[in-house]
Amino acid sequence: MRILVINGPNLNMLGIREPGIYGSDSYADLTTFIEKVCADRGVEADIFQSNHEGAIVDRIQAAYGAVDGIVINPAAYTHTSVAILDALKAVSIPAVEVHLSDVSKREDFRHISYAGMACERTYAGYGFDGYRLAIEYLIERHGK
Ligand code: CA2
Repeated sequence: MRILVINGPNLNMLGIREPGIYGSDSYADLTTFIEKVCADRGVEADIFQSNHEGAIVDRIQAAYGAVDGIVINPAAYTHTSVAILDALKAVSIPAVEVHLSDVSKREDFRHISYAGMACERTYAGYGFDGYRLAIEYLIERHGK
């Protein structure tokens, strides 16, 4: 099984600022965490981060026929991007949305998720562990 993990804009800045919201671990710590979760479960992981909406759309399209599941934290594009929503719908790969913070308890503009409309599950507010929950959901779903 192969899983694509996509992280959106500014997540590469993790640990540098706003540790109260996003924790003090770095983006490298996050990729190490995801790689370990996948390796422990015998899953191949592709991890992709971009600050560019079109690059994220391109990566989702490239996943067509190549991966069994997508874990996506679209970051700020969550709340704005119909293009990412449409790309997820176009490839029709089982997808799960993850947010480090509990977006439902933050500003109103973070309550809408376009990408989430194409996702089977959302894990928000669990920090890094949300990625584990998303990966485990996709593994379980794949096995059925
Ligand atoms: O909680 C999440 O995972 C978010 O997707 C993170 C996004 C935010 O726009 C979403 O509403 C919720 C922001 C990601 C980058 O944030 C940083 C900001 C400053 C320093 C380091 C990271």
